[in-house]
Amino acid sequence: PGTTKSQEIIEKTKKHPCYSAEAHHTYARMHLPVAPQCNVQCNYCNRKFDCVNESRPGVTSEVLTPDQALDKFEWVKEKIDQLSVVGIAGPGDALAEWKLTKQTFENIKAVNSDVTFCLSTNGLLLPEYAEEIIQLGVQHVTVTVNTLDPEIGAKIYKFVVYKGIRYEGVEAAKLLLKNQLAGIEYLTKRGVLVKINIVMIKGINDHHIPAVVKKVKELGVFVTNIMPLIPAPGSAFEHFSQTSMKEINELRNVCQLDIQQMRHCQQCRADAIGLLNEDRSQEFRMCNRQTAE
Ligand code: CLF
Ligand code: SF4
Repeated sequence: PGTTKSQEIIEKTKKHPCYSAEAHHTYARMHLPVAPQCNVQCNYCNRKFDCVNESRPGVTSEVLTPDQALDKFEWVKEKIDQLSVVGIAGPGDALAEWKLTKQTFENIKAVNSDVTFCLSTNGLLLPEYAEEIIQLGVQHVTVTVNTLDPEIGAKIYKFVVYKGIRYEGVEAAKLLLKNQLAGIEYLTKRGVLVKINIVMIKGINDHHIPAVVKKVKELGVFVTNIMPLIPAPGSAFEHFSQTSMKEINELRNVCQLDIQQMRHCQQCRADAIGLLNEDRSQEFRMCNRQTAE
């Protein structure tokens, strides 16, 4: 039975547009924006800002209930044949809203057994929910790990809210890191394919990224995805310059020696739909559902 399961993961991964560079021209993903709240405040994130012309993580034009999410899934599935992955990537944190995330996957599971589930998280609550994630059949999990150094983390994270207590500075970063590393290891040991997203912030964590990559490799992750900072309007990093793709690629080339690098990330919106390089989120807004049918 073990081999059947890993065979199944290999087959699904071949059709996962983020985990397989070859798949991204052929297979589509949809994000279901069911998780509005977050338990961390990253200095580069501003979820309040929502503009239809903008594409970056955290942005969505609508937040759905798990029932609306099922409705949207069925609509999109009917229209996009190549849909292979349903992901939950906020607009807050998928695990900070675990009940909603779980209910959404369960709703879809009840009507479809082929689609691959994917989720993206800051990792704070992974120790709590890793086992349930596995039980649900989620085999692809992304964790954003920007640093191993709490001093650097204190510059990236404004605060962390864990079990009702708010932490700041080095203490917040230490707690986040501890939970990220424990959660990642739990998942990889049980066969989940973990992808690590790293936001490159010049002057803050850029020189330290190769050390992050080495550490997560040791924990058994599948791929790392180094992404440029997008200085979100209204975020604490709004005046930072955007890291160039040249700088990103140079860093990826260094890290490639340790582990495979994702090079085709589009830094998707929380409601992105379609192939990675086409965004059909506006076409599939639920307010268009009636007219589109
Ligand atoms: Fe979505 Fe992320 Fe799953 Fe892909 S996106 S939850 S792993 S299905 Fe992909 Fe988009 Fe980059 Fe994310 S291109 S931002 S890596
Ligand atoms: Fe924004 Fe994600 Fe950071 Fe939460 S964890 S503040 S949603 S970037």
